[in-house]
Amino acid sequence: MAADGNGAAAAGGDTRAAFAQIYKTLKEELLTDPAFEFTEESHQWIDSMVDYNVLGGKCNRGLSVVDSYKLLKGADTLDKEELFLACTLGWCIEWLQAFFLVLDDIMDDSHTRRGQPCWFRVPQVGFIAVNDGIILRNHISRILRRHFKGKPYYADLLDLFNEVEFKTASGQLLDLITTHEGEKDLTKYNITVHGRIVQYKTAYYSFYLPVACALLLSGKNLDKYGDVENILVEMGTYFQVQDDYLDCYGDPEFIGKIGTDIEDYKCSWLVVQALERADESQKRILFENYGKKDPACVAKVKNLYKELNLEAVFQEYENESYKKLIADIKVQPNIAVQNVLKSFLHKIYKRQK
Ligand code: GPP
Ligand code: MG
Ligand code: MG
Ligand code: MG
Repeated sequence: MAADGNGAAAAGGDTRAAFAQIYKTLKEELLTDPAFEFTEESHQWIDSMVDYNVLGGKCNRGLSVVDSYKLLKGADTLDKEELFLACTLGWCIEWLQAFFLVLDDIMDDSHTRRGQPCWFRVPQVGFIAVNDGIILRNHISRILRRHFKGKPYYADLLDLFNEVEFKTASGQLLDLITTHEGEKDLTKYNITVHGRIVQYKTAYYSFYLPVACALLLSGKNLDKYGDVENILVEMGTYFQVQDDYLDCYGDPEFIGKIGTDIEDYKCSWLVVQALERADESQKRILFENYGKKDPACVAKVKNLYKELNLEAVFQEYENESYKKLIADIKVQPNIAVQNVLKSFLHKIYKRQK
């Protein structure tokens, strides 16, 4: 996510330091888990696999649990136990993200992630990455069991993670099978199809989940926060549009990944906008060059995007999304909830990575 630290209650240095420290504790607990009789090699594998895949991101999802919890409590500081639990849930989301990314990079045939080769591209890893993804997912259940079993909201927490994982996997399925449809007929891509994919594959786990975790920690019933969920899903949609934009226009050095959406035939927000604006001859260029690995074809698609001025179309979308989200947030009856939502929005508005 974007420029860290410009949100109303963005994580200060203290929170970041505590968050980093708690990672060490959680990893150590997983490595000494009595359920596993690790050999030295497997112990070493898990240790470095977790470091490689869970660390290195911006941690905005994880830190947002802590920020949101503070805002909901109306407190600047949390006691030791509260801070530990909030950070632990934050790390569970970072673990979930690691699980998704390890598998997404295989499915998208990506090359780099967070400035290093995708895990499956590391020579001694390959398809072991699939099993590592499963292990990362199972780590979440083990962390939750160790630290939350016995809490009144434990069942709700497990249910939340299960539901969000299911929604994300369903979104990923839509993303992948829509790509096959697009290969047959690119005109099937439109903003409705795009919206459905991104809501499911990104918005729930990236936006709703951190806030829902903070609500459960605060003893709230998630059933009463349907409109908050809707706003967060809308924000997540805006976030994935930014991701689609950065796939083409972001600096790979800065965003830590090389875009593959054009090569992969993805139903990206950019191609949807291009299809809406292209005349017949421009459409022909798209049909002939979209979804091809050849760099010359990719360059032709990027040229067309330039011709259609998609950068300006995106700036306009970004400004309008922001205004609409702020308006929706302002009618929320609860000020603490308004602050949570505003804080999240300011973390991603005009992000460059
Ligand atoms: C982002 O799509 C969506 C995910 C990372 C969810 C993956 C879900 C699984 C069940 C594996 P993306 O491919 O545009 O992300 P990126 O640009 O970071 O590769
Ligand atoms: Mg993907
Ligand atoms: Mg991807
Ligand atoms: Mg992407």
